[in-house]
Amino acid sequence: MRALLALLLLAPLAVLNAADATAKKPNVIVILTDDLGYDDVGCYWTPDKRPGFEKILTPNIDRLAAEGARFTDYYAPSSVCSPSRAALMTGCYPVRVGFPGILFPSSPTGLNPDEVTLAEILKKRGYATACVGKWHLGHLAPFTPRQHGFDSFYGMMFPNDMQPFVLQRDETVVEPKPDQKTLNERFTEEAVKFVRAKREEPFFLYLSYSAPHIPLHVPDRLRGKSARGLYGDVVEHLDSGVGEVLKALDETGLADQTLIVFTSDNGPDTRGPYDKRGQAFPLRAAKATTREGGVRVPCIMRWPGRRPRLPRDRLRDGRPAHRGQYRRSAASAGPDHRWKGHSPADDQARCAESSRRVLLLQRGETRGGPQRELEARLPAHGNGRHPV
Ligand SMILES: [Ca+2]
Repeated sequence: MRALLALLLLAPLAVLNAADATAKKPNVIVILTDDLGYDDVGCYWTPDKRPGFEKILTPNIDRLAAEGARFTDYYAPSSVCSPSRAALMTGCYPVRVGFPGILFPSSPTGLNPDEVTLAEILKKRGYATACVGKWHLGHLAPFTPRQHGFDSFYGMMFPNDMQPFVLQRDETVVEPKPDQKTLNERFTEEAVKFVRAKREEPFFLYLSYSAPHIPLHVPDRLRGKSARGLYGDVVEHLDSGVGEVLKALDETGLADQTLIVFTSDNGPDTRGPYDKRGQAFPLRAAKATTREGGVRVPCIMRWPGRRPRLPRDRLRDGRPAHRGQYRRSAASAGPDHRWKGHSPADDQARCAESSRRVLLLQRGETRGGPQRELEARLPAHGNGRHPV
């Protein structure tokens, strides 16, 4: 598996390293989009003249890439929402933390409170923490964002195609039927407000936009702007939200000391008409598959004060990130964690062993082609081919 969250290697470890070296701890902002495809960001777009493949204009996200590092070979840990987010929060393979699939409003489960999340790690180190947008890791009391290290939550527990779809502030429902046309802007406003309010202290902002997950919604004034139809309108609106966050960082003087990670939880949903769907072109397939279009997603990181030591557009070998995220997880877990007693070598061996199995478990598949295709791309396995 390629780089199960290079983010979890670079973000917390880089933060901790920097925190050791400097008095001022860097801020961390993770902007997670929902079902944004590989071909849906301007700086990732592959020219194609077919309808539905037009370029979506994302100048603000492109700016992030120009000022940071654009990862061309970044794999989400799952092709669907909840498992991907569970991995993002814990640094663990989704199946290790009980997420082989997504949660529904009827689901009695969620992210185990005993798991150590990224928010908890940073909060313990003095960070203010906020979760804005979609959670999708459990709506019942033990599983909510504030039980997992976030000081505050403003958003929804589920994707925008599930009912009930309510807007919450912390554990309180503030709108039982929010106008979805307004959500992106409101999440952006909340994020900007948080950045400005916490300018004097280190902060971790998890800005988890519910767009461009279907059904698609955009303010009326923005309809018909994009060459890619309504889907493009939604993504360009999302891009403007990223621009507002960047503007807030510029105006508060925090840009240099803030690591921003922009990515998607999984590949695009391509079931709709051509003007209402994302694209992973030139990758095959889409969301909810284990083909590349389902898991290979845009990922950009920027930290002006400390640019990642990576040449732009270089393919990352998955191995360091793979080991790094696991080591980080084990090291950060504390003495009572279930990995207690495992040496780093043991953890590494278990990690290598499970790398073959985890993809098989992603959707309960035990045989067939998709796993073979993805495994065959792993440079961590010698010549790039590996028996399945
Ligand atoms: Ca998703």
